[in-house]
Amino acid sequence: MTNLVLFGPPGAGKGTQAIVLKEKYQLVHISTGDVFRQNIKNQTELGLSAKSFMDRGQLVPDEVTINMLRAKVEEHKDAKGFIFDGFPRTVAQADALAELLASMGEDVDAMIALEVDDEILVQRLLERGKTSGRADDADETVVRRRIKVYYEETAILKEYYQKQDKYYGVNGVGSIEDITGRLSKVIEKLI
Ligand code: B4P
Repeated sequence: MTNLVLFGPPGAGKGTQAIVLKEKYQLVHISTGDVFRQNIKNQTELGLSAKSFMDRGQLVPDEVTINMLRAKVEEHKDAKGFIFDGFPRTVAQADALAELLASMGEDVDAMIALEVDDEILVQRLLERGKTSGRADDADETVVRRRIKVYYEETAILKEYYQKQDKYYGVNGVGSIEDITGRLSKVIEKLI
């Protein structure tokens, strides 16, 4: 299996690139944000508990997120590999991912981070907020809070994977195709 973590702050383009990369490399794409949004749409219990956190720009609690991710991975045990998009976002989530993959005889192969300046992130998210209907994109205060939460709780994962020699940083500014090309160069060294 090839197991990739696509990393970066909110609006860095993780979801945008994951959709292209999953087809190109035949990997199963798991976006925790998308799974939460689908559950909100379907008004499930999981969706109802996630919504209040997401609308405020905060992280959904680890226990809820980890249980959901575990169930998603277990649905695809025969996959060629995974692209994890938006997960892990905390050290507890990274530990849980390592444990889950180890139980399958697997491990994270790489964390690939999209690097984008904060002001570009804010612009991208507010632009998407004009049409996406996403409450967390519509309001600048919430957008900035999401970026703050990223620095407070998530950015530490760069060191977590650097210590394991698994961290790769990629410039996330440019055309979508150019960025796919940069990510592909890293991935092709790994598979
Ligand atoms: P996510 O759904 O993961 O979303 P994201 O951070 O907004 O974005 P992403 O980086 O995927 O950006 P995208 O490609 O869409 O999280 C939303 C919320 O869910 C979190 O705040 C949290 O509450 C909750 N959540 C999710 N996972 C969690 C976890 N593990 N633990 C706890 N809570 C969790 O791109 C953004 C915009 O930029 C788009 O409009 C796109 O078109 C544009 N764009 C992309 N690439 C571009 C480029 N190269 N140039 C110009 N624009 C570009």
